[in-house]
Amino acid sequence: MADMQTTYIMIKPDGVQRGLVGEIINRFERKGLRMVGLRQLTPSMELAETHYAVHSERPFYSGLIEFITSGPVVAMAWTGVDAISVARNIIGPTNGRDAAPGTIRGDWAMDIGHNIIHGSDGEDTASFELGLWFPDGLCDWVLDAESQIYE
Ligand code: DAT
Ligand code: MG
Repeated sequence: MADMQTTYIMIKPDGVQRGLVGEIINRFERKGLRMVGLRQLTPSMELAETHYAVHSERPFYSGLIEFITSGPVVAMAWTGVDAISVARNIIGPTNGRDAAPGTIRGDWAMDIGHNIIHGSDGEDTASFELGLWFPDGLCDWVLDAESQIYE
């Protein structure tokens, strides 16, 4: 299918602690995206620092690393047409107070750091992040409903 993408999505420690794993997975699933990776882990410092290396010079970086390594995250890969931007729209903007109701951050977040979830912001970032968090690869399978989801 044209423009098929896979994006890296991660429920952060606040989302896991608040019991949102099931509801968040449901939002991607019901949209018509296909889950091709799922993993729960407490990230090592090295993994967190590699993932957020692009922000290493920012003042919030050390707090961000401390937060993301503070407990388990749920790492996911989701596939669909334009999956990267579709997922970013489901997630909402970075600051939860600015995010519209109906988005994940709009419904559950009140701050900029504790914003429940991460989603890749482009194709290069997605392939970098998927390789980092899913070194053993993804689960390729056929979602029969895609024949109805897509025209
Ligand atoms: P996003 O997660 O929406 O892609 P980002 O890539 O700009 O946002 O930043 C990565 C994460 O870093 C973000 O989810 C929360 C944290 N962060 C960003 N800007 C911040 C700030 N000004 N203060 C504190 N944390 C911040
Ligand atoms: Mg980002």
